[in-house]
Amino acid sequence: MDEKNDPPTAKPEDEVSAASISVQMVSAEDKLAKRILARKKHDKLKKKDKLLWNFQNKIILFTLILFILGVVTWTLLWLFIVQAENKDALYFVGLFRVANIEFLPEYRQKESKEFLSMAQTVQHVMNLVYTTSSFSKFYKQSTVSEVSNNNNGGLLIHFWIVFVVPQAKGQVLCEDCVAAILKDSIQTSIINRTSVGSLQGLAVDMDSIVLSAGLRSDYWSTTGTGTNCVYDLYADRLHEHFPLDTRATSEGTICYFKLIASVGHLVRLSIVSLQIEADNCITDSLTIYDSLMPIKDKILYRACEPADSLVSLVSTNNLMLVIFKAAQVKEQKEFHGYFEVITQEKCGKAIVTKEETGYEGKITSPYYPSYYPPKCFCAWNFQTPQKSLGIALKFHNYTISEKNIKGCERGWWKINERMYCGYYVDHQTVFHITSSAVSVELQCSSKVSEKPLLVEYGSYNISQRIPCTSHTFKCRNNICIRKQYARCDGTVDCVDGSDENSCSCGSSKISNLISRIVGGSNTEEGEWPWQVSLHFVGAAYCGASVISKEWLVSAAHCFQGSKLADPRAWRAHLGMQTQGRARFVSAVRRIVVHEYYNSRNYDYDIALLQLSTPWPDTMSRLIQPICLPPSSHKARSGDKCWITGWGQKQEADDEGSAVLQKAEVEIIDQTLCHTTYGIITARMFCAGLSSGKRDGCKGDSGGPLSCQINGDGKWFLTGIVSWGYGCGRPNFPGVYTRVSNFAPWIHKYVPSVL
Ligand code: 4AZ
Repeated sequence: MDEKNDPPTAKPEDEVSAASISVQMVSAEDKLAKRILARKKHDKLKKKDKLLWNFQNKIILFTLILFILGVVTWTLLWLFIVQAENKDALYFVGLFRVANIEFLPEYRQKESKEFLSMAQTVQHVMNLVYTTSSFSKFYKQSTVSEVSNNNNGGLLIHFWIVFVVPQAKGQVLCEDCVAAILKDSIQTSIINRTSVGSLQGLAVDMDSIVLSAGLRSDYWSTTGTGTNCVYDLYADRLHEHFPLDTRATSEGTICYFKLIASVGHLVRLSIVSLQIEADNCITDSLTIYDSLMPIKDKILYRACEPADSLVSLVSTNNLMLVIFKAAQVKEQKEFHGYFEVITQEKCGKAIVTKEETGYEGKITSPYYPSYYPPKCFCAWNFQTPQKSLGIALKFHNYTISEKNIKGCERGWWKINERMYCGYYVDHQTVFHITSSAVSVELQCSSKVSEKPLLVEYGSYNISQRIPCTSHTFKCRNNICIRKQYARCDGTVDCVDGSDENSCSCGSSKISNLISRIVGGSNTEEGEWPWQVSLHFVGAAYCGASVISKEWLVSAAHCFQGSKLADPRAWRAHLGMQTQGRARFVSAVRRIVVHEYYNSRNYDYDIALLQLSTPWPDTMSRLIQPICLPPSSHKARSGDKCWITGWGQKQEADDEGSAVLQKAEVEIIDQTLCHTTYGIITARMFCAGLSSGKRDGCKGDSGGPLSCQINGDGKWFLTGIVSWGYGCGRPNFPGVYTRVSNFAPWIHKYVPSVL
């Protein structure tokens, strides 16, 4: 039977449907299972894919990292190699005198065959010297920039030497080393003992050689290609004023004035006015050299701030260089002055004083009232008419004291075979010599020009030994003088200077030290007259102490960073008890941070600040200097001292105190201090209380730790608030700069503080 044609057998619907359903059900389940299986498979695959994808990703990421690492390493390596191979041109500028060649006027013309031939000869000699030296592989060339006449005869040759050195090796070419090569190449004769020797046939004066590192910009400007503001000015008419005027252009200016006087004469430059920005000579300056090229060792004078009063300077030879530098101009920057040709002066004379006692005449430094040049020698011989009369010298703004082992930086004085050093101070001092025949010699010893000196002289009666009474003053050498109140009156009356020794410092008019403090307590007005508040761009930032009419001592770390190091940003508030009520406020002219200050461990944490305006005498009730402890002073553990400041009263506070606070602290044993902090150097000491409580805090830095060390009531600046762990924490005392270590350093900048 053909199944297809058979009529469908009637089947109960249920059955049929059931059968069909069941069939259908089977197939749906199957499908579902299949689908689930497929999904599972798919999921598995997906997972696998994902895994694979993750794996691929990781590989890609890994490769990428490897690539980046490679690039970084390569760049660093490249930088390192390039850096190592990077070369710097180093410029040295100098001069020497050739004794055996006559000057020709043609040498003034740089294009003349005479100049070119002379320059070539010298350059050839210099090439020989340096190509056969240990620096031969760095030596590039020498250029003669000036051939001039001079007062010592022969020719004065100014030259530049250029070396090309890999950056890493830049330091090997020190100024002294480059100069030594030149000096060592000169053959001098031991027999005739002159300073002139032979340098490859040139008769070079050994004593005339000066050499220093120079600037690339100066090299290009003075060898003919840099700036067009270069003037060669010759003058021979005595005392005629030749004007020098220049005004900075908007892009900034650098001008060179080479001044040459006729042989046998000197150049005197007078600065009439100078308008520049006062920024410590960083961008603007007026520099005067005792040479025709900018040789550092030949700087006579440098002005870093505007000036309106007349300053004049004298050269030691017939030449001078004036460089005016001014950066981009916002306000007007200019220099006005003039130069003259002057004759050389003989300094000193024989003086016979009159019968009557009293001041009768003046002696001065050479070329007075000009600044006097670094090379000078004066000899005055005084004779009084009677054996009973001695010589009195009244130094204006200057003093002399017996020479120490270090030598003198501001002039040597020899008075009847005894040596003294001179110092500039802000008052006059009197020196008596108990002899009727007195020889006084001055020898200049500074490298730069010095302020003019004026000394009045006269005779005084030595024979009249005054008996010591209640109306006399007894000097340390037991000689009594007629002045009852001679002590610290600003005039040296005792021959040994003992009436003016360690004067006018460390005296507080008010003494109110019965303290009820826990931590600190308010001070009285005038109680700490040396305390200064230093404001940085208008806000109290650090403390400082007055040590003279124009100098303050503070902490170096207060001036760390270019903004804080800029003196223009600071104001010193003196004679102040409550913030905002200072009796005297001054701008800061100069900040001298100790050259060894270490910002990592606060070693050598000391700085000096010079005020733009000295505080006036009329303020002396509320402003007084504190005494500096001598080098020999040892702060002993257990000594009680006081700290003062407007800093925070608590570590957690966020602002300082309005009223000056004081707290008594105790100096802590150095070993204990070391055990606490570990990194305590010889320039530091600890002070506080073991309970904490009394301590300096943020804002007190730079301020004084004042101690009475002698039992004579005088206060000494034993410490400077420097650092510490937090403020007032038990067992973590404050750390202070040990000021006695810095007496010579301070004295170098502030000679009036003895
Ligand atoms: C500061 O920041 C400071 N406890 C000064 C002193 C001390 C801590 C901090 C000593 O100026």
